[in-house]
Amino acid sequence: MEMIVKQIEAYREEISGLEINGPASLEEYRLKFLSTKGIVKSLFGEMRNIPADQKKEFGAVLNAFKQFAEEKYENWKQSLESQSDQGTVGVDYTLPGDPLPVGSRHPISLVRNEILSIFRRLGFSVAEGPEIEDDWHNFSALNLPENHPARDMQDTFYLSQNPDWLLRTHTSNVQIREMEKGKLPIRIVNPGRVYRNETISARAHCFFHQVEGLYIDEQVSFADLKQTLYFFVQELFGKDVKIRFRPSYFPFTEPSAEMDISCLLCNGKGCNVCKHTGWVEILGCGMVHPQVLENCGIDSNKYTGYAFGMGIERITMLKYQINDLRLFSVNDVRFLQQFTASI
Ligand code: 2U9
Repeated sequence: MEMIVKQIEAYREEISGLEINGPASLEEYRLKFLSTKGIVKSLFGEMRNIPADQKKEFGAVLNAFKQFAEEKYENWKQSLESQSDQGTVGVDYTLPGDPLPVGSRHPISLVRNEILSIFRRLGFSVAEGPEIEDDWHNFSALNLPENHPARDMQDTFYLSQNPDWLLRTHTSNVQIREMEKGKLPIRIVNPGRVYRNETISARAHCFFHQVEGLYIDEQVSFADLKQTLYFFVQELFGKDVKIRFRPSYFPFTEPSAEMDISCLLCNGKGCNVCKHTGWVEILGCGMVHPQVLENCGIDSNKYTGYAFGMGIERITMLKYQINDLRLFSVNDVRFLQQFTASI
């Protein structure tokens, strides 16, 4: 028995000298001393070799050692747990969080959405169509004659795979496609990107965005057109805005007109933006040419319609006083971040 008791003393010293510095070394200790195949258990197995008169004394030594080894284990465990707690105790929850930068809508999207929402309130629905179009839907159906300058390679991007395909030069292809469906009346607005072969500058680009509109029914008149567009600009620019129409020419409308609004910056008095005229052009419009109606299978004796078209970039530049068209497509965050507050 003396030998085993000495061995137990040696284990006590070993345990006292142990450095438990993490969960791995604690687990190593548990396996060595306290597990079912560990030292404490095997020492209890020695009981059967101890003479009967010494069993009681050995049992007491053994129990004391077991208690010592278990207490050591519990103490180390607790101290490790409290150390890992301290990792979070050091966090100051009152500090402001890391900023999550919020993106912003592109100004063209903001103005497009605003325009669409005004026309939706007037009962128009939104229709969209392809940006790669054939000659019929972009030109011929719209009464644009074969020798029209817009058809020139200088003005239009054609696709090399097929001479009949091009990048649409306006969103009017969408109206043609709606008219061809033969369901009347039609009251639609068409937003979208259009392409023109222009040299890029502060005032021109090879692509830009339009919203066009079309209303076809029996007895639609120029008066309807005027009233609708007047309501539209009042909603977009405020009740004080004035409008005027100037006669114009488009192959797809007859009569045709350009609509100006009173200059927002100088209130009509004259400034650089309105080139001292007091007026700014914002859209083109007119009554749909009877030939265009017939091209799409609509009886021009029964139905009439008006159409209008506007460049979103132009309206955005007026609204936000932006002086360079290129800012819309260079993705400069210093420009785009200025629209964060808008929805
Ligand atoms: C159909 C019939 C007629 C759409 C129209 C304009 C006048 C117009 C320009 C404004 C600035 C294009 O972006 S811009 O350069 N548009 O002046 N657009 S009438 O007329 C149509 C459309 C479809 C079937």
